Amino acid sequence: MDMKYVQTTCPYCGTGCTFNLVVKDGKVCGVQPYHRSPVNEGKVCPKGTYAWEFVNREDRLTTPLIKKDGKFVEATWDEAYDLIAQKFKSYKPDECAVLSSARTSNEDNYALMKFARGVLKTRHIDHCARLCHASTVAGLAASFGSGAMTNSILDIAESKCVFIIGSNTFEQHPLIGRKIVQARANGAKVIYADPRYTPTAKQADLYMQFRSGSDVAILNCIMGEIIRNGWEDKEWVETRAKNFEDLKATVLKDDYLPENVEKISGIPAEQLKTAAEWIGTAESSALLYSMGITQHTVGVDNVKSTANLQMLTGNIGKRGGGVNALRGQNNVQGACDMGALPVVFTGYQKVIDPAAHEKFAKAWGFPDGICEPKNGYEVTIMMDVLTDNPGELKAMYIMGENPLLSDPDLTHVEHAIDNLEFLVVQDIFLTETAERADVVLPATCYAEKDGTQTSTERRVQMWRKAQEAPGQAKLDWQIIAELSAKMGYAEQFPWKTSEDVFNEIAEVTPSYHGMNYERLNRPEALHWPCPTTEHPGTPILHIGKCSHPDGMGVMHPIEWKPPAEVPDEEYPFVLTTGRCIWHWHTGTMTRRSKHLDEEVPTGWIEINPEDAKALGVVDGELVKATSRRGTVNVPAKVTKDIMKGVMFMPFHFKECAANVLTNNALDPIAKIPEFKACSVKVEKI
Ligand code: MGD
Ligand code: SF4
Repeated sequence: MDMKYVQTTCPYCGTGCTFNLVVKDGKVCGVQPYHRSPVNEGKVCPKGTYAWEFVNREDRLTTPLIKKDGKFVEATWDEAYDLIAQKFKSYKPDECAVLSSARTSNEDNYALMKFARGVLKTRHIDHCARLCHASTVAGLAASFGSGAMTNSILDIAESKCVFIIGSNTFEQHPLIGRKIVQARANGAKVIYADPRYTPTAKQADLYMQFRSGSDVAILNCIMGEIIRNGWEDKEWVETRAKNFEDLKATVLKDDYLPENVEKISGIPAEQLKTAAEWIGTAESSALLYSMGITQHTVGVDNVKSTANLQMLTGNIGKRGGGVNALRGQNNVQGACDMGALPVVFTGYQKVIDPAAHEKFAKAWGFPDGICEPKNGYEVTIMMDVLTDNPGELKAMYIMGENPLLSDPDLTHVEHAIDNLEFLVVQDIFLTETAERADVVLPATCYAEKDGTQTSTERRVQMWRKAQEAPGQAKLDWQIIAELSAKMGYAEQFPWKTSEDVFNEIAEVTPSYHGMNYERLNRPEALHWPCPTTEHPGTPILHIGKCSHPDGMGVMHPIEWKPPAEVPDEEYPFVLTTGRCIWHWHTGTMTRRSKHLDEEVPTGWIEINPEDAKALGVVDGELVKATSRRGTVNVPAKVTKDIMKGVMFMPFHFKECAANVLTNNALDPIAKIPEFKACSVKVEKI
């Protein structure tokens, strides 16, 4: 028997835990601890524990598939490439759109970004960051000049006060949750604000339950209390921040007095005052948030408000402080860094900046040029264009995304995808989206490739190949490079290994410039920016100055606005949606993992006991949930964990898909949808 252990990085959440894959006779068959990892210290959560179970599933995609007369038939790689090349060549550049993937490596994302902008010459490329942290990128960039988590995961344990708002950290980033436990053991106060009493609430010294969509009011109220009591960091505010007086005038309005915010949010005024005191008087205070802050029509406003609070209290550029935006997908930070966004090349170099455009055109050397220096469509806008303006977008290439379960208002998304003339999906399983494709390409998963991913804390980490790919599946970047060669651009994609791709990334990306596989293979961490090969990386951003050219932080006075849809007589409940600890997003991998699937085999809707009584619904009963966009039948979970008037559904389950109900109303800047608040009614069946 041949056994080996291959150290790699977990393919699920943005924490970036390291573990060993156990490989027996060439096949991955288990996960074992890797104790030297500074972040997870040998621990993994349930998803990490079973992150090997889907790898060798019989239903992995193993060969290219071409749809003929409505049915998939197996094809050779050459047949698939020839068809894709011929089709894409028949469209104008901006008739094509590309969705990249936060599940694949930096190398894969870079290759697809280069393919989109260089081979197809389209400006329409985006990925699922649009659905999770687009508001973070826009909001934190406006506040600090850089749109990423400011501090490191290890730093959270150093904090003297941890304020978590809109993140169920203990279920969604469990190994970051451990750092909160460590901070608390060292005397930190933990404050948790969330519409649901989640496992994170159990770890808090103060839990504040609130109506989804009242975040700005809550944050303004806390800031108002801090200023009224003189707890702001006067030196920071005077020397490092712009617009303090405007912010002060806004947050001191009567609207944001604790008694008034109690009416908006449902949080008792006394709790708001206590939170302000703990945050305002702590030696250091870390703010942690996730999709509860970002997935709103006011997502960017919410993010800017968190930045306002942390600047006001001098917790930016400081150990134990920071705005810690916890990224969802394992490589959503990396996919953004690689320019899989409609407005930037790698490292946030703007597409519309003539110097950046020229730099990439020159570095890549496409003889017929690259895309125009114009911003492209966001994924949510692509879906609107497809339904509202048929014929403008005609073809789409999707790598490692499943919008037919993950995007809001699925009826709308189905309509959009059906309006495409040609769809290619590159995935590891035949997903809901792949089923509708014209061509499906089989990719390798994380266990079958070398490569890098960038975790929520901007730490670049290695994936290492543990087994051979099943059947004819190929590396994502390799598929793109081979297709590009078929389309006449072999010279621009000369890579032989993932390391070759990474070296090109480092060359064109200042924040990755000092990184290479040799450095990344050492167990210590390299956080970007890392501009030179001698640079140790940057675990904490904005020490001494922010990343804006003048070094200042910018405060934004923000007024509270309600969600796009508010409850009324017909749809009297607020529905909020999210994940559970056992499953990941559209369930393509976790629902194919025996242990995880057995633990939670289907979805549910959480209903407060008082609401359930009024509706005549009992725990476990199948109910009909309806929004203005559709209806799903889903088992009721009657629980005090959710406040009266609010309901919760996880979005992993196609048989009771939350996204049939959700609202495609968008934040005007980030174009992120309002997954965290729409109006529904619930009826007995
Ligand atoms: P995933 O299920 O993660 O969802 O949206 P998606 O990214 O569409 O899909 C990833 C796909 O990548 C899967 O099909 C998987 O099989 C494939 N894959 C995995 N590894 C590889 C690989 O190595 N190569 C290739 N080619 N494919 C691979 C997620 C999105 O969902 C996100 S990020 C968020 S935060 C949103 N959250 C959210 C919510 O909170 N509520 C509701 N209602 N909806 C939501 N949708 C959003
Ligand atoms: Fe994987 Fe995240 Fe769990 Fe760590 S906390 S094992 S990265 S899912």
